[in-house]
Amino acid sequence: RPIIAFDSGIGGLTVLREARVLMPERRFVYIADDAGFPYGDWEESALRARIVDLFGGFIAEHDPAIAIIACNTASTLVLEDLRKAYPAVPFVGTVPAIKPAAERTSSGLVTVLATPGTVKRAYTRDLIQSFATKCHVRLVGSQNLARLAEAHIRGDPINDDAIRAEIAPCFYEKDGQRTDIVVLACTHYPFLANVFRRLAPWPVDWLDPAEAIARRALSLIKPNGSGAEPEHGDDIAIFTSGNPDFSTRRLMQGFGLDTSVIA
Ligand code: DGN
Repeated sequence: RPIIAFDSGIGGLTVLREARVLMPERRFVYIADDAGFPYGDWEESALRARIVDLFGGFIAEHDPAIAIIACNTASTLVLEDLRKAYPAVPFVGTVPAIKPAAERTSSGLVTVLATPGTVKRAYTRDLIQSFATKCHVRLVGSQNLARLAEAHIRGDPINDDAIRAEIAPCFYEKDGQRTDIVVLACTHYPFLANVFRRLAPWPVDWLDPAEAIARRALSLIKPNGSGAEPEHGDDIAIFTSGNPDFSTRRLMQGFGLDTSVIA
């Protein structure tokens, strides 16, 4: 049984590449809702219905060992609905890494960089209230970064000024202290992490939760007697709701993956 992962576009591949490292014997099915991209500006009930319908359909068809919602904007909205609709499937969500950031910050000033949808969610506010009681968390909702990440992966040149403007609000100072952690709370953003590092006004820890998500998925895989179930190889099937000749194919090639199974 495959591991199935879902995102609005290429972002979930940042999670998938970690999952492949930890579970090389597994088969993966990746679904990109390119026709619905970007998710950040969607009205919540319409987006919820779309994701339950689209991802739910693939879950029913593929009977996955694990389902990863590799998208913060989706996880903070539909994780509970999907769990209820498919009680037999173990789900792993991707939600802003506020708890680890609160544990690690030394300055007490943290930023969560996400889509406008994720920063609006009650789920995100609840995480802050539960886990960030001793630090300050600034929420920055970026209109453009997910699109800029998609463009970067397609091979478009990086526009330093555009990216500098998007990340500028992440940096703030208070009582002689300054931000020391920026949570990458959109799975698209790790593709730009090196650009962020280069353009940041001062060095911070850009927290990418992809590996932690993959570890969580690994921990939920039920061993089959003598360990992991044998699978027939290192392959990934990709589905898109948009134009099949899209950036994911190039990205897969960029990862050196077998793209012959792309559907
Ligand atoms: N990759 C998605 C996330 O983690 O929130 C959303 C990107 C988008 O659709 N704007």
